Amino acid sequence: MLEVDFFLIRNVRAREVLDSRGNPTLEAEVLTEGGVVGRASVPAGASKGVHEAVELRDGGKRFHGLGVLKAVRNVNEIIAKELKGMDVREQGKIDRKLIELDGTPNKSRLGANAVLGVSLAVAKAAATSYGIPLYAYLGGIRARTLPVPLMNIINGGKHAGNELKIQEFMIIPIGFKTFKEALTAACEIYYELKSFLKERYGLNAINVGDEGGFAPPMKESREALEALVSSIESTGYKPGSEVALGIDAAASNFYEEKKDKYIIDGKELSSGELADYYMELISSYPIRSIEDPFHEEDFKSFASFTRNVRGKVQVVGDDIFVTNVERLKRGIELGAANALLLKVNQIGTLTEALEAAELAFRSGYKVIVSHRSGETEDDYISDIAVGLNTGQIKTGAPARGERTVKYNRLIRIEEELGGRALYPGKEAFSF
Ligand code: 2PG
Ligand code: MG
Repeated sequence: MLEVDFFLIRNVRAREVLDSRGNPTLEAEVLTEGGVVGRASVPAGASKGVHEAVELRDGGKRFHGLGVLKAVRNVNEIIAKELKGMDVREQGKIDRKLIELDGTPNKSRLGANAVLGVSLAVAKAAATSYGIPLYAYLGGIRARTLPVPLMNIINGGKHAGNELKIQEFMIIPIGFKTFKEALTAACEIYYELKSFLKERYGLNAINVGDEGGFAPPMKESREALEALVSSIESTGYKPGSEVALGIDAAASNFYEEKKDKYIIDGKELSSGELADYYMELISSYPIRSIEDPFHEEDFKSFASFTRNVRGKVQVVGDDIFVTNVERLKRGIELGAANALLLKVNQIGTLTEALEAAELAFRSGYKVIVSHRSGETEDDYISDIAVGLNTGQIKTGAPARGERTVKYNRLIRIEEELGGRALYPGKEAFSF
């Protein structure tokens, strides 16, 4: 038996490091009396929900105002003192303490970046102290489901310098028996898409956006979906039954509040017309998942759309729910979606993110663990996806190290689980 002291926190510290956009972000470390270090870094969004927990930034000239030295100081000078002597196995108690210390509803005093970095570092320190991987710490022996990747290989919206209004065009490899086979197919399609884009749109078309997907000079959503279907086919896979499609509209970004209209593909659409627009896309392409189809306050349009596509398409709430139990509860009451995008930094502690996931599961919602467009080389979202058996993950294209670390971690987990590993494929999308 390990001594209790082994699990006690000896120190907590943080530093400023860089994310995949070259912006500063916070990395936290939790040291235990047993000599174990848990380390975690915090990602950052570009198309953020207005209700997300607050990422504390320094302002001023340094890093164009994006520095996180205040958040780092909050860890080193405030959080560290309070957490010393606490037990890393008491995640709930530690997260409550962090929430209390912050004292605001949106973590604006200490910063959600300070709080989350520490919260995750505590979980990693606990897992390492037990000598088990993070997914096993989170999910015990039940943790064995590898997630289906929703792989964003054409970037638009705020993640790219092109005219596509829809932010993400994803391929979803569902007709495969293992994660590795699914990932292999997705990579092959990614290469094929590269050749397709080069041929059709020229060399500039193969520049990549924030999440590693291509950012071709396309003007309309249909061009992107067409390119995906054609690449799936020319790679030798069947669109729909083997590889489905998904989109993240991130519609708050093309909504004009003054006009109450969505500006997309050169048109101004009401929410009803936008719903028809999606229905037409669904009837032309094998789309199985649509994220944030309307702006983040429009629970009503979300609900009527979810009713209309019931049983056929997954409607995912990201900016509308922001991994927040209160907003998710409201969504569930209204039937606003049937899936939750889980981003730990939208809420700020691991415990609160797990509570959101549990509520989603209890309510028959799917859960998709997600990266942010600004990522680090940390790979904990892969462990969270397996630990919670969510069956789905969104972590970008198979390019750029900060995305591939997540895929590579999943390859290792699948290998480690051996015969117990389960790849749900289509089943992850059954309602
Ligand atoms: C999203 C995410 C991740 P961001 O909208 O789902 O793909 O983007 O991190 O910019 O919010
Ligand atoms: Mg989104």
